[in-house]
Amino acid sequence: MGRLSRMVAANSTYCYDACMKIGTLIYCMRGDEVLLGLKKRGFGASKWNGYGGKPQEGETVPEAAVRELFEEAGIEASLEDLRKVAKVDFYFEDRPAFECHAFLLSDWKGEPQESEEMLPQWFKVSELPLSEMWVSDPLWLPRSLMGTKVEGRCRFNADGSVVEGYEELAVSF
Ligand code: 8OG
Repeated sequence: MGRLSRMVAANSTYCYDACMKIGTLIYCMRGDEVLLGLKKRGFGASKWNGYGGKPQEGETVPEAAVRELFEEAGIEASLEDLRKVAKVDFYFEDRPAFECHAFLLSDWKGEPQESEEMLPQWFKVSELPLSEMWVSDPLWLPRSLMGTKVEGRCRFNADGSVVEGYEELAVSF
């Protein structure tokens, strides 16, 4: 049994790799600023995050990332402009885990708009609103926003408010 399986199996309410969902995140970069969206509803509501969601049937991860960005921020991106910087697996109690793929984007068409899901705002990368973001983000996101590739696994408590464990992995992409 691998290290993660032991970590997950130690508490049977955690979800195994088999029931993982794929998640996407795009971080639009403008000079020393990043576009975040305040999630207005659903899982992760009231947190600032990158733009993303889940692939639909037949969609690749980058295709889903670009579609979600258009749906949630109203801006258009080309697949070839996505730069993958992170793959982080998020494990939760009582809900499927997310295998999350994060991309940087420096070129797009349009101005970010508020949508039913997200309220856009630019932040300096050096002044991220970390206390209003996912609690694991300080462990990997600042490095990724500087262009460093990061891969890791993170385990949260039931409501996602506490990181119960974080493991840095060798980058495989
Ligand atoms: O599809 P929905 O928006 O409900 O999914 C929630 C999104 O939140 C999904 O894309 C994955 C993402 N997410 C987590 N945990 C974390 C986290 O720790 N940090 C960030 N930045 N995003 C996360 O589920």
